[in-house]
Amino acid sequence: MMGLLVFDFCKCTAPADFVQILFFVVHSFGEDDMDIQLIQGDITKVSADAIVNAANSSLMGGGGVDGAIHRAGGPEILAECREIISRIGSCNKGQVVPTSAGRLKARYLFHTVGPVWQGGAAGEAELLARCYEGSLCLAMERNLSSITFRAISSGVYGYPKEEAVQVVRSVVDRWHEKTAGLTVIFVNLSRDMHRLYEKMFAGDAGANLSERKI
Ligand code: AR6
Repeated sequence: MMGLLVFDFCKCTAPADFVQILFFVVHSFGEDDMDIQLIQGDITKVSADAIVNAANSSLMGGGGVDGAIHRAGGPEILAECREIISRIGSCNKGQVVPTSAGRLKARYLFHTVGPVWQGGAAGEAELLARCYEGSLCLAMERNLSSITFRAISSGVYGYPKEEAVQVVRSVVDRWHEKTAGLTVIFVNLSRDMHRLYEKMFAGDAGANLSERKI
């Protein structure tokens, strides 16, 4: 059975280097399965063995969270990305490239490039799933305990938010047994997106849903 934890982070009033956990909801833990945490907050503040960055094919940083991740992580991440790009040319859509995580609270950054939404008939769902699956695969290969994602492609790449979360759900359905022991954290800055994740995973909650403040 899948495990699920939900956190809401108070991002508006918290100092930049401190994120307060407002509450969490616990539901149905399984010992031989993936654990899922849903967090509303800034992914650059989250601790995990690997943070997945929604990058572009140049791996040279960009706007949004890609830029924020590079700023928070420091220049050595970009230096590593440059070295990788000098070897591979560019990062394809769906591909996952690991680097160290600099000053972020993580051991690795996994850079992946999601599809740009073109209406849904250009293989976007498969490419998006590949970003998540490649990252999970790398996490298992490296024997990691935790990995954190934001909603790849759902920002400037224009993937419709609900459909983007459905892809995440389908990946979880296929991978939850193969990733036993791995904690998978889905982080969303916006409340609306966070709620979509809650809705998408709430179907599993049944009567086991509980909530408390800390
Ligand atoms: N923490 C968690 N989630 C966030 C944060 C944050 N700090 N900030 C935004 N989001 P996007 P993409 C959500 O545009 O669509 C870059 O320039 C946001 O609300 O960053 O994959 C790259 O270099 C949205 O739901 O990623 C590429 O060129 C989601 O993160 C391009 O953007 C993804 O938004 C990639 O675009």
